[in-house]
Amino acid sequence: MTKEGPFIPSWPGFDPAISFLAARLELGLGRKITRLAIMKLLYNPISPFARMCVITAREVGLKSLEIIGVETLSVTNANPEIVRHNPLGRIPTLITNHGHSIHDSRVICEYFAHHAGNKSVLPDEPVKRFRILTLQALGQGMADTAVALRYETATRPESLRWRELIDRNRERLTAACKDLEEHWVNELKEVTLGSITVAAALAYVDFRHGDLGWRDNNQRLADWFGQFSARPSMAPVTA
Ligand SMILES: N[C@@H](CCC(=O)N[C@@H](CS)C(=O)NCC(=O)O)C(=O)O
Repeated sequence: MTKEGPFIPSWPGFDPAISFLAARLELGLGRKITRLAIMKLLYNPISPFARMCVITAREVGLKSLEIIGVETLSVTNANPEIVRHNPLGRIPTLITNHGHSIHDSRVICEYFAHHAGNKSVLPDEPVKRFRILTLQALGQGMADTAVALRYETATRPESLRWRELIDRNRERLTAACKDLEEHWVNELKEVTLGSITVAAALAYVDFRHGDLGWRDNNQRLADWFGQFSARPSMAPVTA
């Protein structure tokens, strides 16, 4: 299991003023070695996509990762520190120990598994692999929808809000939970890029859209999520 290390206020070329949180996950390697060539994840604790990456890093037992807290300033204003590494200005963005940028969350999670030599979160066997990738896509779609819903209900000026789109996105989340309940509970029980993604998406749905009441008709999904949430990989990142 990856363990969290001491607070690291900033890293070269990064503006400490916008780095409100930095933490390091490390295991095994000595500090001096990891410090020279450590991967850096641009992260914000609110982002479900960034959380997927941290959960994956912990589950695959990634030996060393520096987590850099960044603000996504607003949907209409890019944070230049992020844009320097990702033209889309989005987090999560990973800077590898070779200095290359990797995004988005799907690619970062797969990179972590590859880097850690883990084959179980995304096995090669085709039937399992494509089922897991589909589950991952479902979780990603839920997170996309939940974030869009948040923008529509909280960020967009009130006079520009679109009621039908809000309703449609709530309906989409409800349908996704029903599908998970009816078709995916067995697969969710394995720790894969699919189950990790769904767990991060549901945690965000709870955080931003608790009134959706998705547990009401989805008892098995709720039970699974309760168990998955107790895994050490789901713990918050601490500075
Ligand atoms: N598909 C991307 C989505 C990433 C994303 O939308 N991140 C949001 C935070 S939750 C962000 O950076 N928003 C700032 C912006 O779009 O400018 C992924 O999976 O990494």
